[in-house]
Amino acid sequence: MKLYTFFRSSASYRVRIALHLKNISYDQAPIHLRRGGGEQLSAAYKAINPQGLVPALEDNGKILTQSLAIIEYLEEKYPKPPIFPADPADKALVRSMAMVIACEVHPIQNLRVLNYVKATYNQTDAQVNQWAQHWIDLGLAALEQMILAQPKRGKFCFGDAPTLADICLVPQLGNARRYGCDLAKHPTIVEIEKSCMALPAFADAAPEKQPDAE
Ligand SMILES: N[C@@H](CCC(=O)N[C@@H](CS)C(=O)NCC(=O)O)C(=O)O
Repeated sequence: MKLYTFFRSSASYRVRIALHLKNISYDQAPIHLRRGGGEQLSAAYKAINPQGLVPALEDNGKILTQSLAIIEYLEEKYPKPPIFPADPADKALVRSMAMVIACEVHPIQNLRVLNYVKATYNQTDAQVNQWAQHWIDLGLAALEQMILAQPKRGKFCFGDAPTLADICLVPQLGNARRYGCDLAKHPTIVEIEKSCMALPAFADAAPEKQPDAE
């Protein structure tokens, strides 16, 4: 298995966590998102992922893209340990928590979006950081409420085992800090992050532990 990844990419980090949780060995093909204008935009990489985004996973000659699709593929192929609760309603709740991050927050603070906002609307770094902070804060505040409102509250977003929700949350917190969000506003989420980072699967998948880390 080969993962096209960038150490600081939160979507790549999600897939790395899932691979580590499931004890799947894999090779890394680093794609630098800034060097030379962004290796993700090269013709060679776009032949792998026409979207020009990381991650992509190559398995048995097949290429998969979109971190959530990749993680669901891993879940189906390697069901143990599961990253979803068994009950369908609980599973839907976990997916909805993950999607707060993956569908609502992350896409509008992504590198290409911030670059576009900055260049097209003539914004400063401080202004685009403020944009990122706004959307991250809004999503984290909603997620904190969702976590507190559900009856199966435990050490993680849902219950006492990590799920897809935690896999999406932890990498997003790296972005939140990079853009200067005040995480003290989300104390439950910060506690959950500590529980996650105590697990080798999360710690070993962290950006600073990757071979391409700067
Ligand atoms: N929805 C996609 C998002 C992928 C994505 O946005 N990746 C970022 C890094 S976290 C990227 O490659 N950005 C490159 C760019 O913005 O040019 C997924 O979950 O895989």
